[in-house]
Amino acid sequence: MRTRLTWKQEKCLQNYFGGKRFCLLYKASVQKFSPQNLLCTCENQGPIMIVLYSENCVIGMYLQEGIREREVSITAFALQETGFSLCAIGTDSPDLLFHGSKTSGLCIRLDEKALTISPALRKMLRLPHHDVITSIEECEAFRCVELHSNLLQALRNYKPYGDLVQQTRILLLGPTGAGKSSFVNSVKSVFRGSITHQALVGCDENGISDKYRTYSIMSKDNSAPLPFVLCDSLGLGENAGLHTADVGHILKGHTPDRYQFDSMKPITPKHLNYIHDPLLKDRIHCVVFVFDINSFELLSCELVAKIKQIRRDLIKDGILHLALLTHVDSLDQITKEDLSDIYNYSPVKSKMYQKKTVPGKKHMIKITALWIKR
Ligand SMILES: Nc1nc2c(ncn2[C@@H]2O[C@H](COP(=O)(O)OP(=O)(O)O)[C@@H](O)[C@H]2O)c(=O)[nH]1
Ligand SMILES: [Mg+2]
Repeated sequence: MRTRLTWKQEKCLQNYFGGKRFCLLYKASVQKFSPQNLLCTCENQGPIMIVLYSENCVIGMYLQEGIREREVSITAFALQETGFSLCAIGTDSPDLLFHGSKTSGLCIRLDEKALTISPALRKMLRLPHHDVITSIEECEAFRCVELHSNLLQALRNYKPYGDLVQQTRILLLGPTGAGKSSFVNSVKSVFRGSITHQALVGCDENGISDKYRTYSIMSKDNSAPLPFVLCDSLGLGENAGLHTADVGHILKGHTPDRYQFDSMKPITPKHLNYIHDPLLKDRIHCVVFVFDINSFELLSCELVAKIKQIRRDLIKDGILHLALLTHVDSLDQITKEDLSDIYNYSPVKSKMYQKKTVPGKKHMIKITALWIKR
């Protein structure tokens, strides 16, 4: 079953109802225009949203406590070309919505494909006043679920393959200013439960932090570090920035924590703290390429070539690599749900697949899309 809500309408509703994910449970054209079918399907499923489609607008009800035998609080809303309107209409028994209730001013007569709305409620929802009865073309009901409440627990419980190492080492690579250090801080903050700024963000006038840093992530209770380490590096640049040879040393585990990069000279075995015989735990197990969503299609051909070379080396060494897009919060109408599935978010998808218009930048879009889809 597919919802009749447009992408924009769904985003708008998600934003109003606290970033929930909507799972379609009932669709009248499939499961009959029957109130009993709707009520039975949605009973005890948590928060429920009922959506009615008429010719000119979408009218709905959000039931925070869901469909139960007792009274629940109901919020009505309307989506019209002129915009979104919302109105809390108090508590009522959900089945009364289908049999007429004085409190709500609503009666969904599903069998007759009609909806009666009192003049007072019409006014609050900014609906046209002339007709009290609206004919319905479709009715859908959705379960509204909280997003990924168990994601953090899954990450805490993650175990690297075969117990070969205690922690998976993840290297963040990407252009300067992409948001590598900010990502480290965000992850640390989420697991600590308070804001932390351990990784320097845009630390000198060029926004560059030039030390190699490895960060263990601690849980709120400080019991044990999490099963992964984030490694933050100097940004990649066309001519300056992280030297390609340095990437090789980092991957193999030769580079010590706090190593001061020199973009002209990669580390050599002569360096005081060079790790000569790295163990499996010192090596990089996964690489994340970090890109700013607003500028990844503007990267220069030289930088693209550098990134492609690194990627070829990763493939040769069998190192898992993927892409992470940052600054997605700057996109229009982004919701919490989109953030959990960002690569299916329509504006991101269209950015990833947009046709090349600037000469010389063709491969970047293609390659980036390829990484992201892996
Ligand atoms: N709005 C927004 N700003 C970000 C995001 N990630 C990083 N930034 C900002 O981008 C700038 C560069 O970030 P930084 O972490 O130093 O980038 P790095 O050079 O890749 O380590 C800083 O001003 C950050 O606050 C993001 O996801 N959204
Ligand atoms: Mg940085």
